[in-house]
Amino acid sequence: MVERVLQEIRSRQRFVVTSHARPDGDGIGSALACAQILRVMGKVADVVMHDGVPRIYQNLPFADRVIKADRIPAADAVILLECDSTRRTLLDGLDKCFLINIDHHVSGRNFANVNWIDSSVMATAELVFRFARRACVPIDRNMATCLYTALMTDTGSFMFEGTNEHTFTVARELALAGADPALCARSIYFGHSTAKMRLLGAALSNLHREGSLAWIWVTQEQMTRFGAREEDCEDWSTTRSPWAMCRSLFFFANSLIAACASASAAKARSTSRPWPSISAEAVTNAPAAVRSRALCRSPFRELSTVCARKRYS
Ligand SMILES: [Mn+2]
Repeated sequence: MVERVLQEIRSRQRFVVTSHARPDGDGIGSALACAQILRVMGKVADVVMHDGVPRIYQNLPFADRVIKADRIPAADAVILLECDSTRRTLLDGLDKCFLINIDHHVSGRNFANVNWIDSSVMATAELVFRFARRACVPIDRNMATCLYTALMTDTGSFMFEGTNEHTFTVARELALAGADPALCARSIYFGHSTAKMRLLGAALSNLHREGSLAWIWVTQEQMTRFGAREEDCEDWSTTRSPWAMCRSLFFFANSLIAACASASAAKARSTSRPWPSISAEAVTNAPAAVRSRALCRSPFRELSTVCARKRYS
């Protein structure tokens, strides 16, 4: 499939690279690296994101060139990384574009014109790396830094199940190409805002556990009190923390799953907002919803993605 992707890219000139709204390290890092690789191939490539670049990723090479937008600009093709649908980007105008979908989630879907989904890898960054190799584009220090950061965050610093010798082979290649593992780790894990740390403290004081399942949440009131932004709720399951004792951890900001408890599954499925805000009473009802695997799977793609990517369940 990498060959097909390469063919489609070679025959076009102008590209937009994007990922899901509220992008994580793999979404941002893979998109930034992909655009750099395309430029070396002589293409015009812009990274366009609905939500821009979260603070902890703003030091990545070319992060300052990411275009924050609600609509896809004109291009010959759009490359979507880490998305199971166009809707996940929250960008308008994708229905008229030629779409190339590159993803590594088991929940990945063939929604695009070309779909390269490989759930055997830990991060989309590995597929972007493989693409560069096939395109004979040498990985430079900037690309390596973006890809290494993506791989590091999606593997929970190489701690998540599924991390294997292949993951380290790619990591080694990226380090050889100039990625500085200590610098990448420092940028991500020591770059949290004060508001995020306070929010994490509040969430951990809510930690509940039943067997191998644990969950935490924060309320809108706590977010307001600490001056936290939505991005401060990202990547908590990959933040180094005491919850390694649990096989599964669900984190709900405002709270994703609790909305499910207060709305019918059908209604929830039709909602266009991936992170609805809900009442404090609904938060209290969350545990019952958490235990329902059916609810976990269908209405809330975000949650099933988390389950799949971390391979917890
Ligand atoms: Mn990923």
